[in-house]
This record gives sequence, structure tokens and C-alpha cells, in this order.
Amino acid sequence: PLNDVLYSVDDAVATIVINRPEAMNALTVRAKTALLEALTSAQAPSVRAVLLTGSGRAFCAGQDLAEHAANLEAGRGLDGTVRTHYNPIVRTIIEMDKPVVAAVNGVAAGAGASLAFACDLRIASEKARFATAFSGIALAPDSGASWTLQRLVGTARATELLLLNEPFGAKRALELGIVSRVVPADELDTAARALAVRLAQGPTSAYAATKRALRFAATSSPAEALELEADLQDACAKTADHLNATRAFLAKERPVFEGH
Ligand code: T3D
Repeated sequence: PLNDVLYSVDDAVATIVINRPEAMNALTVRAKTALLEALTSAQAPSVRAVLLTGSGRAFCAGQDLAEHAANLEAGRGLDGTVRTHYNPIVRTIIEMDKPVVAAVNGVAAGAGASLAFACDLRIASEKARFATAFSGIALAPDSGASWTLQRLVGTARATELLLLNEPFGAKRALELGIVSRVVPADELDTAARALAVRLAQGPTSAYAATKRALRFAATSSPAEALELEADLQDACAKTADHLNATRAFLAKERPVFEGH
């Protein structure tokens, strides 16, 4: 199909569906280009949350190994695809100034697992499976897995998962803290959408600041983190959402967030 990635916006939620079900949503150059385009569209201020999922039985099986093998056989190697495609995709997710939710509907392997790890929240179907996969084909982690997975589960577990490449299911992912919720397969769409809509109705600027503070604190000194927190809080305190929510609190009303 021409539509390797589907994009739609509803209730300020951009839904991005990787749509190569016949290949477990494995990523070709064309699919990666479409995915980056969709993520770039989701940067529009009218979008206040992003939902990423896969069509059919997989979330995403990572790099399309048929395309990859053809490149290797032709002596083209990776052809710069990590820098050209995966890195911008993952940076766009991580740096998105609104929450990104992964609805992990099936297997997430290699760069497909990395995509899920890069999102802010992961909700999984009971049918979800994860496989780091990289070492299985003698590759090192890419698409941010060395950074994201380590932050999700700690260095010891990330090392184990990346070296041993033992696939694990939704239950183990929940135990490890990789996913925050597991639901029956037929409830995933509804539950993930409800979560994304809830986030889209939240204080978008404060969410963006929260993501930025967390990213920065991961590699900064406490003093630097405190400085950035102070700057971000000054900015948040100037938003209409903050004033209105503070007033709503005192009036014992439910706040309505406009996102700024
Ligand atoms: O090139 C670069 O830029 C380097 C970047 C690399 C980033 C990476 O992502 S490296 C890691 C690549 N991914 C993998 O190594 C995962 C390979 N797939 C698997 O290990 C397994 O297929 C799964 C664990 C994902 C699922 O297992 P299972 O038993 O549920 O399904 P299956 O029977 O293995 O696969 C079903 C079909 O999907 C099958 O095709 P067929 O036989 O029905 O025609 C299989 O070949 C295809 N498929 C699965 N993964 C890929 C794929 N086709 C192309 N690329 C794939 N990654």
C-alpha cells in the first residue's frame, strides 16, 4: 500500500499508525520517511497529544530486514539510514513538546521496540511482546535504545535485555516498568485513545516543560537541574492555564486547560 503510515487528528490527538501489517510493520526507507513526516505534522500547535501504534498483529518489527539484506548484498551497508532516518524520528518523538503515547498492540522488536521506548507512556495489549533484537543480528542498539531503555529499567536490566535478547511479554514489561498498563487486546484502542484524549485536554505547556526538565535532569548536576526547573516554573506560572487552574482550585471547580 502507498499508505505505509496513517495519520489523523481528532480531539487534538494525532494518531499515527505504522501500516505495513503484511511485514509486521517493519520499517523500509519509504515507511521511515512517512513516519517522520507524520511526526513532523504532529508538531503543529493544534495537536496536544500523539498516539503511536501499529496496524494488524504487530506494533513494529524494526528495520525491514529484506530491504536491509538487499543493501548489504549490494555493498551499501546501512547507507547512513541510522543518521538519516532513525535518529530524526526518535529525536522528534523524544523532543515533541506534548505527550506521546505508544499503544503497543503486538510485537515491538529492534528499532520498533526503540520507538515504543522513546514515547512518554506505553500502554500494552496482553498480546504485546518486546524483543531488543539488535544483538540477534549482530548489531548494537539504535534508535535511542541505549538511552531510553537504560532510563526505563536501569543499567543492569538494560544490559541484560540488550545482550541476551530474550523476548518478553506484556506481563514482564509491566513488572519491569516498561509499560504502565496492560489491557485485553480488544480494549487497547479504546484505553489508549482515552489516555491520549485525557493528555490532550491537559496543561500542554506544563507537560512540555515537564518533559524538558526530565530530559535535562538525566544528564545534569542537581544545581543545574534546579536552575532549569526555576526557569521553566517561571514560564509555566505565566500561562493562562496556570492562572485559571489556580482560580478553579479555589472555587472548587474542575480546571479546563487550553494548553497554554
Ligand atoms: O538497516 C539499518 O538501518 C540498521 C538498523 C537496524 C534497526 C533494527 O531494527 S535491527 C532489528 C531488526 N528486527 C529484527 O531483527 C526482528 C526480526 N523479527 C523477529 O525477530 C520476529 O519476526 C518477531 C519477534 C518480530 C516476530 O516473531 P513471530 O514468530 O511472531 O513472527 P515471524 O514468523 O518471525 O514473522 C512473521 C513475518 O514477518 C515473516 O514473514 P513471512 O515468513 O510470513 O513471509 C517475517 O519474515 C516477517 N518479518 C518479521 N520481522 C521482520 C520481517 N520482515 C522484514 N523485516 C523484519 N524486521
